[in-house]
Amino acid sequence: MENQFAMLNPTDYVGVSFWIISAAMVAATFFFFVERDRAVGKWKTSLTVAAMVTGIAAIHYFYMREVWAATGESPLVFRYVDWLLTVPLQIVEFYLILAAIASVATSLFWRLLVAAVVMLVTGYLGEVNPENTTALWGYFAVGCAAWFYIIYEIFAGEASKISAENGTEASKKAFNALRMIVTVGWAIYPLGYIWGYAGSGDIGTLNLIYNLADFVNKIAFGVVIWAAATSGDSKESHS
Ligand SMILES: *C/C=C(C)/C=C/C=C(C)/C=C/C1=C(C)CCCC1(C)C
Repeated sequence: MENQFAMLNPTDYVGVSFWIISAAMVAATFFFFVERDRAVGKWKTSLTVAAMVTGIAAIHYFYMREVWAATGESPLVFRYVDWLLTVPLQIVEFYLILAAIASVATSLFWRLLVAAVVMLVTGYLGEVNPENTTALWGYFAVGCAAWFYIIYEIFAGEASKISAENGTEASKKAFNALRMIVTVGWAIYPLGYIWGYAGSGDIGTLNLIYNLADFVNKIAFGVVIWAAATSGDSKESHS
């Protein structure tokens, strides 16, 4: 028999969460794009990038919901393709925040980008064949090391010095938000991974956690950028 709930099963909370996040991503994209008019100078680009992140995610969420509803399996490929596109854009976003206040070495951008790609590729390699527990946790450890390196860069490395020495009120606010996102917001993903694969967890909860994490890290982060971009302070500092 054909699956009558191929679109969405009303009792499938994981599927409903995919649906809700899809709608939220579309709304956020529209919002950031329109609000761009209220921002000044380089902050306009930050809002454009925020809209690109949620726009790309929206498309992937439509497909992820469909894969989940039709098969009950993790939409692993769509998930990781989405991350591979949007996480580098977020690294661009971090870089823009810093570049708006000082001249920043492009090597910093490349270091952050390489670390982010390592983090995602190892995560995929671990999740693609979870029966191989050596690979599952081995790759996870490498992914976490790459993530810790990014945290190190923004708390103790060049990026943090640039913000502390040259930042305006608005840019410091945005940079601090960035730190919170990369430590607290991003931590939700490896916690989801542990939950999903270490014994008690299940694939549905794993997806629910990843969906929540995407909401925080793509939409809430964009809103913080928007707040900095449209604050009075940012107008003075980039005129
Ligand atoms: C919009 C999507 C975002 C911001 C995705 C972020 C993903 C992560 C921070 C993933 C982290 C992981 C590790 C730190 C270890 C390996 C497993 C991952 C890929 C879940």
